[in-house]
Amino acid sequence: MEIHRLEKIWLAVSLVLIVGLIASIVYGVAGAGVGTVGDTGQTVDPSSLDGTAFADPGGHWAGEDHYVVHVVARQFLFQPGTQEPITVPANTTVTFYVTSPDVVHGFDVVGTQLNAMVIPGQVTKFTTEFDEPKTYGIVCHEYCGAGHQSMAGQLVVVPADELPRNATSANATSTNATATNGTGNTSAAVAAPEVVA
Ligand SMILES: [Cu+2]
Repeated sequence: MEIHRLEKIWLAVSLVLIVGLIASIVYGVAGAGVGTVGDTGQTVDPSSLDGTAFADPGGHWAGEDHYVVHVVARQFLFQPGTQEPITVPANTTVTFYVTSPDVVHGFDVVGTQLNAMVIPGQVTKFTTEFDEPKTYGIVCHEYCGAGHQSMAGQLVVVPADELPRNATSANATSTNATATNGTGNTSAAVAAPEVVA
């Protein structure tokens, strides 16, 4: 069978496009450090967060250079985040644990690569580090109901010495959590959930 020269060229171009698209997807998933919320990590009972670190969400020091924040995303606010900002230290490893007691939400720190899905019953964990004091917006990017468009908050990065170290926390049980998936800077990956309590 005779294939015209132009047809061969188009076949080659199509092949390059297909391979290129697949390569870009593979890079986006593997190279850029994107992960999925797996089902092998920590789970919580979404109908009752009592007795977990999410009963009294917020941030606390978990080590000399490690800060941990628990956030509850619910219809239609972030706790903390909406009524009071989430405050984290600059130049410090910060690990977030986020869960939802109701429906699927998103946790997107605007202007960074922090973008996580929050699933009821699952704990989404991600680790990052902020280079300098700055205020970021947080938005929910998964449609979660009638008030979705107003579901937003603030993340304030302050110099590390402005966050008291001796603050006692009700989340003491989670201070053993270690950051195992830090990727540095704000290019944090969403890692599989991990046991925190
Ligand atoms: Cu939402």
